[in-house]
Amino acid sequence: MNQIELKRALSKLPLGDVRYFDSIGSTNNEALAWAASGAKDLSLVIADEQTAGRGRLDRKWFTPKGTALAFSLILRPTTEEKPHLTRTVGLAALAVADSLRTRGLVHGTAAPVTQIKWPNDVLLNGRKVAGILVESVWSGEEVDCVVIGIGMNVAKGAVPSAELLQFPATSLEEWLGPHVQREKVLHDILAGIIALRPHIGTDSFIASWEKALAFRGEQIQVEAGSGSPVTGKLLGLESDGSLRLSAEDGKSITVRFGDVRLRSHG
Ligand code: BT5
Repeated sequence: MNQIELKRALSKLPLGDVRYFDSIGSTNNEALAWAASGAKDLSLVIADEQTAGRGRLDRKWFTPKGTALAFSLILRPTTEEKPHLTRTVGLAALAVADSLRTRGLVHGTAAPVTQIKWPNDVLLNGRKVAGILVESVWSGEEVDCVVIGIGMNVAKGAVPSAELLQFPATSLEEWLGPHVQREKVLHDILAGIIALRPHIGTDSFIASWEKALAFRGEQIQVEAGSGSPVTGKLLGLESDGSLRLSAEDGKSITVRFGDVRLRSHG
């Protein structure tokens, strides 16, 4: 990664400290340890390659060298923010989605559709371009720090082969051409998180998050662990960021975690 470009891209943002690695196991692991030992608010860990990148439930996240964005941002929530921390994944997803909507397109192509696949994926034209992993550092009963880990496929070489994937993936390059600068995308995502953060507790925040959701009004299936999947029509979000579905009998269902997919009609 171009260090001069990186410094320039981050110079105007009100970040804490920044740790850059050519290669690391997982930026989230580094950020969690740093947060526990007193990192400042908005400190950032960024790496050009991850050798043990993590998704949810100990799944793997692939970050080949020189092709992707992989970073973790540490937030030290204020007293006002603490009641709304379950919305943090939405904060990150909205910032990622917004950063993509404003990017230039390859001449002559239609603008790709950017959506959030609840809870933590960002899709470009229905395929996963970025994943988010939010983790917390606790101090007794209270959350002391939140780590927002974001991985994004920038170049085509970042996209893992299909047999390693549960859901189809894509890269920015595929839709926006080869000239996307990782440092600029990073800047836009961080700037978006910083700008949205004061609104995290508002109704308009939830409304924007809902508006960006993929599969709204469609029949979906949510798999959450070993039990049978929950099915229903995706209606929207609860105030804590949980997913709201309506079952066939019209009853409302709330889902707190899981993997969403469109229900097959076959
Ligand atoms: C995620 O989990 O999507 C969260 C990914 C978070 C990665 C960032 S990178 C910086 C920070 N440091 C870390 O160690 N992690 C964070 P989940 O929804 O559980 O999806 C994981 C699944 O995505 C895997 O099981 C694969 O099927 C798929 N996958 C892995 N690498 C991918 C990639 N590069 N692009 C698209 N899909 C991928």
